[in-house]
Amino acid sequence: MSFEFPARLAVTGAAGALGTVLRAHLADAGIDTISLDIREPARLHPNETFLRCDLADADAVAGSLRGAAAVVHLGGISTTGPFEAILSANIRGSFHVFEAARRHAMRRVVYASSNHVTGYYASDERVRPDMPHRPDSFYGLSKAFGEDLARLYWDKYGVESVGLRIGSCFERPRDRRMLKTWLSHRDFVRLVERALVAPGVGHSVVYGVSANPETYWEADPAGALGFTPRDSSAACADALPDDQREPPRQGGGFVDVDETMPGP
Ligand code: NAI
Ligand code: 15L
Repeated sequence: MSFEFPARLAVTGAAGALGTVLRAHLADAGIDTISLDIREPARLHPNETFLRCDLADADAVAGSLRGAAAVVHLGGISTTGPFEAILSANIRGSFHVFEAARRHAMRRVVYASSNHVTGYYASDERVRPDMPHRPDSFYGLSKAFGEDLARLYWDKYGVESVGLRIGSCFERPRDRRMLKTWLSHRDFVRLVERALVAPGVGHSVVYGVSANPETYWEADPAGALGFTPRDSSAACADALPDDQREPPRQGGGFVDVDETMPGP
């Protein structure tokens, strides 16, 4: 892995599943990394400095990101839940990261968005990144906010960013929906690399999905990143039960969760 960036890379959500995958590759590549999370990662690599930091704390985020040339923003709540929790970690948290990027004149933010920004589209529709948001949950809504935040910070302040609408990034697909949404860990790392080094991305949004036999999305119609996935869910279908049905909407189970507060 090689980066055009002259200085340090920051990773939020460092202790999480994808932070752990990415940091292992950054360590192999000897990239100087500032790792941020509210909890300490199980293992730290020689190339990295860990800073415990709550994304909801603006000063802590700004202080922790000082000296970073770019940030891969993976931190936050990665599933849906009550609005106040999502507001704090995802909405305020992303604002603090983009604001720190502006203040420190960072070169780029790679933002972990999600397919749940468009999870309400029907499963038989083909969705491109430039189609209207149809979030399926408060979680998807927070990721839609993050994408618009990124747009604002590019238009107004010239902060470059790439929003990755990650599909289902796990070791292997866990159900039949994921045969269409799966992003392998290897493809995830390659996608992040392209998002960091591709020239002139301005403000871009792409889907993060492997070369599966079928998918819901046109991943990157403009070819902004030059990313070609290499893995495929094809070999994983046989390991899944035959009787599973595909959900009617792309967001699967997130569509059915009611996160609203009980009230009159
Ligand atoms: P994860 O839940 O394993 O990791 C998220 C990390 O963020 C955790 O280590 C957690 O401690 C940290 N975090 C949460 N709230 C925080 C706060 N207030 N301050 C500081 N750190 C905080 O999630 P995962 O799977 O690693 O996903 C990474 C990112 O990618 C997330 O933003 C998620 O929404 C997004 N994503 C992941 C997908 C997947 O399939 N894994 C699919 C689509 C999007
Ligand atoms: C996501 O955004 C979640 O972070 C992840 O846990 C999965 O639910 C994934 O989407 C998915 O859609 O499979």
